[in-house]
Amino acid sequence: MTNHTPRVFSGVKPSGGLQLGNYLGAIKRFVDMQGQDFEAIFCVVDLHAITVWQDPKELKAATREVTAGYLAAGIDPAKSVLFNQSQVPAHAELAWLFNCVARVGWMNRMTQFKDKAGKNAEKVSLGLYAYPALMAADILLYHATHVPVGEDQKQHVELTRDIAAKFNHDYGAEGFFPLPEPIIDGPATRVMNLRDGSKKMSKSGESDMERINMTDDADTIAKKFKKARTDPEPLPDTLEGLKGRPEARNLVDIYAGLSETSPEAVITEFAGAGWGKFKPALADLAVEKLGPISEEMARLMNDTVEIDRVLAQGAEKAEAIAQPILDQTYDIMGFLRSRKG
Ligand code: AQP
Repeated sequence: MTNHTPRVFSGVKPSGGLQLGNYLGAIKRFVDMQGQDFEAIFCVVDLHAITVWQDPKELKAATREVTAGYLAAGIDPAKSVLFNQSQVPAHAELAWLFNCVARVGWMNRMTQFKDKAGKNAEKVSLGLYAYPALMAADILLYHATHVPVGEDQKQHVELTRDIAAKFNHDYGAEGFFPLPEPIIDGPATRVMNLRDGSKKMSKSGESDMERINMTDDADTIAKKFKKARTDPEPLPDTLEGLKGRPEARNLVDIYAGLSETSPEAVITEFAGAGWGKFKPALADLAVEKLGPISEEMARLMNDTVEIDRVLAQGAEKAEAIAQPILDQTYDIMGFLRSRKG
């Protein structure tokens, strides 16, 4: 069994501007992990974005905006590898190899596909269905051992483990691919839609009022929290009191995520408070924490040359790790590679 050095990989797709869930559930946690005892690789997964239609002009802008979000939140390209997926062709190559390892039955169990395809499953792209095999390739191309994600991506990381295990077994390459661990921690691993507490907050949700965008100004943030759906009850004095109150629980979790405390601590602080008190406090906190990030994003977005340079440099670093692993994979599978070396 090969011992894999700890390496973190995660990504965000540029299917629109960043929303608060992407920040609290993913990017903020990446920043917290940065600089610890492992290599960290963060990706703007643009190949994933086109699983649903993307206007070519907007894709480029969204790729830069997600990159600006990473940088503004604190990802440092000197400490972490930061790049966009399509600039490292090895992702698409390994994804094809994994399409031939993953089983149709496994894909059929993916709940995100069912949610996204809905009743329209015959008309969605084949890419949307195959997406988890590309995600497995993204992770395993770097022999990543840890994958920080929001709750919604847990099943895909588990599928990645299944693909790694099947590959290793079928090709007699025990330990070649690590079985990566999903890391899902903190109070806001599933930020919910502000208008419907049963759905997660998404970049591409129908109404702008259901999400906080990372580029929203202070007035917009205050308005969205004010109009967020809640129930008439005040906040309870224990977390159990939030059972069956998904919208209330969501706002408490968001407060905890932004203030880096626990939902229990938030309940202790606001026990008995009505929404007229809690919502403005939440809006103030969000403006305080997100304001500097959105200002920095706006500044970075004015210098697209610099963003593009960071991504190009990151892609070189990523490829230097990925290509030897892809070459080994081809060798293990028996491909004739006479151009090599
Ligand atoms: N609501 C959320 N709460 C917590 N974490 C979330 N993430 C996404 N939404 C939430 C986490 O953000 C990372 C990047 O996700 P992604 O952009 O690659 O894909 P997604 O999960 O499909 O995000 P969206 O915003 O919902 O995009 P669309 O609307 O285009 O599908 C992941 O770690 C994810 O868990």
